[in-house]
Formats: sequence, C-alpha cells, structure tokens
Amino acid sequence: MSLIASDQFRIVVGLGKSGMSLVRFLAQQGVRFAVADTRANPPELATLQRDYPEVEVRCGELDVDFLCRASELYVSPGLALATPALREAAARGVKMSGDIDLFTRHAKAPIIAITGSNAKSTVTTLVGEMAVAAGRKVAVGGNIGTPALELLSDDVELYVLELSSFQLETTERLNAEVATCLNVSEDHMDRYDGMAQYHLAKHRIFRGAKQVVVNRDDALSRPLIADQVPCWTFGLGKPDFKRFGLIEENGDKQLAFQFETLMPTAELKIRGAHNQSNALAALALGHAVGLPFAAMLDTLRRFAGLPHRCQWVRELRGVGYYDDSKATNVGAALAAIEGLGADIAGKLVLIAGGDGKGADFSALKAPVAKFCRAVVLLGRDAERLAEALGDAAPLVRVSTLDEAVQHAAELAEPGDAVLLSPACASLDMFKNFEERGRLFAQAAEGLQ
Ligand code: LK4
Repeated sequence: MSLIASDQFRIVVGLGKSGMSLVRFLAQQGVRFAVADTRANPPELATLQRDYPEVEVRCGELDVDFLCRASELYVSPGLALATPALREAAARGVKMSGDIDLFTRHAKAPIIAITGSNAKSTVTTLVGEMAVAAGRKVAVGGNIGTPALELLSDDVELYVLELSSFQLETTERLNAEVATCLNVSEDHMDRYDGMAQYHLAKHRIFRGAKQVVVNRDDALSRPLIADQVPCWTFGLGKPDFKRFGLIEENGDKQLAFQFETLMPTAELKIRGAHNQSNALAALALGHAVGLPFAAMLDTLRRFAGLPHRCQWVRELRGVGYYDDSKATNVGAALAAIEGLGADIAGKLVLIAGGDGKGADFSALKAPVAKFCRAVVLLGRDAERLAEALGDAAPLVRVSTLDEAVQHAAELAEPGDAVLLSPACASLDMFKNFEERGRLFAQAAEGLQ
C-alpha cells in the first residue's frame, strides 16, 4: 500500500539538500511532482537536471497559481511559511508539509527526536554512537548529516533525528518513541514573531510522543502533555526517581541515575557544565529506548566533541586557536566564552559577527568584559554587536575572516586563546558554518 496518493500532484519548494532527498523519494514512490525555488540557481539544480531531466522546475519568484496546482507542498526549512505566496496557497487549501512529515508516515522503526536551541547535534551524535555501541542498527540524521528521507530502510531498528524548529513547523505529528526539546534560548528572531512563536514551533516535537525527556534546568523544555506519558528528566542537580543528574562525593562530581552513580565527570573528554548536561540528556534518551548503561558510558568516555564546536585547531607562541563556528546564536557563544574563558590561564580574543537574525546581543556584554582581551568583529551585524558590547572590551572591525585571524593573532598574548564563536549565522559571508570554520582553521594554520 502506498502512503501517498499517486493520483495527486505535489510540489517540492526549495531545492537544497532536503529538497533533493524529497525528489528522490517521490520519484521512487511514483508520485507526480514538480520543483520550485525562489532562487535563480538553487544548490541542487544541476543534480536534478542530470538525474531527473523530466521533472518540471520553476526558479525565481514563486507563482501562486502554479503552487495551487498541488494538493500538498513540501516546503524547505530555509523558506518561511510566512512567505506571501505560501500563505496564499495555504489559504486556498493547499496543504503545507515537509520532509520530516513524509518520513514519519513511512518510518517503521522507533524514532528518538531531538530539538533545542543548542546542543542538539552533540546529543544526537552521542545517542547515535551509544546505539551503535549497544549493537543496534541505527540511522542518524535530519538537521545534521543525512536528510531524514535518505535514512529510511527496512533494516533500521532505531532512528535518531536532530530537528530544527523550521522542520517541526511543517511536521503535523511526529509520533516519536521519545522526544526532547533540550533547551530554548533566543534564535531565529528574523523568522518568528517572538520567543513564544519559536517555543511553540519547537514543542511540536512532542506531538504523539510515547515518552519525553525534560531538562530540569530549563523550564522552557517542559512539554504540555498528559501526565500518563512517561517522563525522564536530566539536570545538573541531584537526581531522584526517573531522574538523571550529578552526585557530588568528596568534591568529586559523578554522572548519576536515580540513587546510583554512573561515572565521574572527569572521565568526559567534552568539558564544561553544559557538556555534563548534554551527557545526561543522551543517557536519558538512550535509557528510554533500553540501551544498556555499559555501552552508553563507554561512548561517553570516548566522545571528543563535534567539529566546529569549540574545537582546538592549533597552538602558536602560547596562544590556542579554537573553532566554535557552530555558535550561530547568542546562547551558544555564551557557553563557549564562559566555558573556555574559565578554563585558560590568559584571556580570550573573540572573533564574532555575521547574520545576527534579529538577536538581542546584550547578554554577551558581561562575559565579554570578564573574559575577553579584545573582540574582532565582522559580517553584516558587526555594528549591532559593537553597540551591544559598548566598552566591555577593545573592539576591532575587519571585513574578512583572514583579516580577523591576523588581528586576533597580533592582539593575543601567551596563555590567551583566539576563539571564533560568532553568535551569528554565517550565511551573509559563507556557504554555511562548516565553511566558515574550515576557513578559520586554514587561516590559523597559515599564521607564522
Ligand atoms: N525556495 C527556496 C529557498 C530559498 C532560499 C530555500 C532556501 C533558501 C536559503 O537557503 C537557506 C539554506 C539553509 C536558508 C537557511 C538555511 C538554514 C535558513 C536557515 C537555516 S537554519 O536556521 O536551519 N541554520 C542556520 C542557523 O541556525 O542560523 C545555519 C547558519 C550557518 O550555517 O551559519
């Protein structure tokens, strides 16, 4: 039985990585569809024209009448549902959907679903590696790595998905085995009418969930759900029944579940309180699907962190260079500044700026004053950052990342660290945060 009516016509809106996964999936299902993208030359256009020359593609401004020929649109997470042409199509009765919606309709194995403003990639990767260590046939992807539809296979026993608020907006009901919203702090204010709307989008992850995982240290992570849905919690405080937390014994901190200690936090390679929280979140999610503690703890001992997540790049003349390009919002940059700042002998020379997405940068001022020798600013919102930082530290404006690294190297003293933690998206200057991180590392490695 097909789960998509094949007599109806669909349109994939947005031809990036997930758009291309939709094309492959729909073609394989024998569904009639076309593709639209607001850009003149979307990233996967050449691939589409090579592999699916018969599929109609319309690039440039969206045509409402064209969109209304479809019963359902699969909208890219990169395109706001508030785009006038999409609003008009929805008002005329066209259903708005996305790749995750299609995925859940076809997935036959349980799903662990993870969202949050920060730490979702780290926790998703950890849970995936825990499942591998436990011998489960697991597929990991969604908002990181492989698009969800490309994970679908009858061999998979467990799916672990990282989901963004944009992917959740086009998902009616996820029906995850276990769902979590790790934390909520300000992000994407260019796409939402405020924190309430952003929070609401993230909490769609709980629709139809059989179990939930809640962060005791972030009230915004708590879902409004029925009492009978099993709930596991994690937090940095002392645990209790069904809770993961930290137990302190003679000044020694241990990861713990209920009334038992599991392992000393000193054995984690990933540093800082936020990473202890991430480890506890991964344990809670893994435990909810029955992964054994031995395999999960083994994974926690080995995991050295993700690329571009406060990643050490090199040392030169007593100065460490760290790539935290993945800090695309204020909350992430705060964690890096406070975490690394407290960990080094000297001070930080921070490189920040890019597309701020309408953020309020004021929370950066105090930690910058405390930990930074200087801040090097670049990108579209450099001036907005400069205003928010005021006299917290000396500010230097540059126009390229190479220049930023050069200036930072000149400002840093032995014992200091140069930290790229932009608090902004990269899309004003780079393909994505990965490219920004790679270019930072290249520039740092080129210093003599
Ligand atoms: N049709 C269509 C259409 C038009 C334009 C689709 C997509 C675009 C623009 O391309 C985008 C690609 C990826 C826009 C994005 C995007 C990813 C907008 C937002 C995101 S995101 O929010 O999921 N991730 C960014 C963030 O967290 O800020 C990542 C930024 C970065 O890598 O620096």
